[in-house]
Amino acid sequence: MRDFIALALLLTLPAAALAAWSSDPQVNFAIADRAGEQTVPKIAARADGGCYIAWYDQASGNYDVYLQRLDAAGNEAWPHNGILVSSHPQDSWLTDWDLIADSAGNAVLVFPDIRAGGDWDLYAYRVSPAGDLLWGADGVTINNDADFDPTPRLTETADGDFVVVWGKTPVAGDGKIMMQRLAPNGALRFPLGGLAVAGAAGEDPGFPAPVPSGADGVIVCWVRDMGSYMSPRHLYAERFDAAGASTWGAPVVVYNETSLPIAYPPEILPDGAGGAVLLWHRYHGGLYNSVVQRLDASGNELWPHQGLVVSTLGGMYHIAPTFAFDETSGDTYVFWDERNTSQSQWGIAGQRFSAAGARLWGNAGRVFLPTGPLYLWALRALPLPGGALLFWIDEPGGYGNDRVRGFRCDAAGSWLWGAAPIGVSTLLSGKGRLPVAQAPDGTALLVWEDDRAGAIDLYGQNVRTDGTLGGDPTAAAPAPAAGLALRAWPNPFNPRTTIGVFLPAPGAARLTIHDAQGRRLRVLALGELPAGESILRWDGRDARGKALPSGIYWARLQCGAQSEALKLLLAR
Ligand SMILES: [Ca+2]
Ligand SMILES: [Ca+2]
Ligand SMILES: [Ca+2]
Repeated sequence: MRDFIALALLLTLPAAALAAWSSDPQVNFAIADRAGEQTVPKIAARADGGCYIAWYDQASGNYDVYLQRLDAAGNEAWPHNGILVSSHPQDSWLTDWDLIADSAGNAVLVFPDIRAGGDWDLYAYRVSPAGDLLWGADGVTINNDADFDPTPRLTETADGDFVVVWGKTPVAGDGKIMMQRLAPNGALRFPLGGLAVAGAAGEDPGFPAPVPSGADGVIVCWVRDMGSYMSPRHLYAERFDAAGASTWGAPVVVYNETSLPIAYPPEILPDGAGGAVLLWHRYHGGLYNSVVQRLDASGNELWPHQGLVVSTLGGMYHIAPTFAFDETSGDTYVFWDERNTSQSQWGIAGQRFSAAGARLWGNAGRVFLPTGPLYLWALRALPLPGGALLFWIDEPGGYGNDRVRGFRCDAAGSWLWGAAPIGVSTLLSGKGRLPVAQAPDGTALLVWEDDRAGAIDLYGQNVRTDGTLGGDPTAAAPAPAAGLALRAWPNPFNPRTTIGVFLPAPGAARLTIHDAQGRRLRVLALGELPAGESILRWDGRDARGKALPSGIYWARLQCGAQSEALKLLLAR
């Protein structure tokens, strides 16, 4: 009876009231639930605690590209089921693509389609928080040729440009890693079709992934050659400048002891200091193991050549890894599937590497879920200062009866949300993909494919750093009736923080950033602000765009005769 009442209540609520993060892991939030498939979702966090979610939507019969924006409470900025970005013809075979939220708060998407032939060409769109297509109704054409151009990846450089990389399989000749760079207005920095930045005679490189590095560069990792089963699928990395030129002179051979498993894309994270951390798994000596390496901005390997294995324990597979880099400590957290060698039992183990590459959780890592008969996959890690979050899908009800669960651990590897993982989505249904993002306050934002109502829909859930679901982080803001108020999160921060500015009544206000000596470095807001809290963002840079050093800064709010100040600690 209780279930019936809950259902009846849900059905009588106005639709808008449902459109927010749920606090119930049996319910979650239907991001996109029209007829047909909503599939291959991507999620990117915004500075205001909200996010963009993009996906391929088959409701029209074609896999159209749709986008939704949610605020921190999960309220939909646009109509339920999102706004149409592209209805150009799409292949029925879908591969990975990319979405980011840029530093100006827009969404940037890059994907292939078949509007100019079945070979696949690439297009990029930039969408404002209001839903305007800033690069035109048809986006920007990245290339227009007869070659196969799949799985583009995207990043924003520190100077505000966008870099797209992909692996090209040409009609004839060798494959290449390609790069295109776009100005904020969508103008191509390189010739149409991009620059070939890597590839050797007789080889077909693939799976490139970029991270920003320094003022205007990127570090890209890729697999050396994926041409055939016997190809040397080694892991390479290289740094490229704003002109697309190598700054290391030649790729760094990160791993070449054995070939990476077929169709395995290595992962890369920026280390906050111009370098990068790389993660892959390998098959060597009859066992799978996961391996990490850290490169500095000059391309030096900071850890032993061929990388550090996450576990030296024999007789088990340490496979399908995920990782998170804690910029506050320089520690790298890796979690993996601790699988028996007959691949009939699964578990979760983790390792914490110090900045110097020490295995801080012992040579065998730390067991979080003992290896057993419960099938699990799609491990996804996110960092928190002094620890990490982990989420995954498991299958307690057999095939198609899946959950999403998660935990938070501290630097010692202890669970912080109780003695067992929390349920993020506990209604048993077919689930998949599980891309994740992270709000500035550390809240995890998850989206997954879900067949609970028939043909695939997308569901999502927020998980706050205390392990609770739902809620409105802005509702917890101090809301003094009489005066101005300021808050910032995170604080200490590196390199970005979000500043909440509270005004008791609408008024002309000024928010400025000052150094410890009181010198004004930056104006973040100048003009009319509404009553209540306005959300602003500071990127740790002065008015000229120069990254400021670690130290104490002040945010100063002035409105009429009133003023308020808040101490900010930038810890790079
Ligand atoms: Ca074409
Ligand atoms: Ca093409
Ligand atoms: Ca559907």
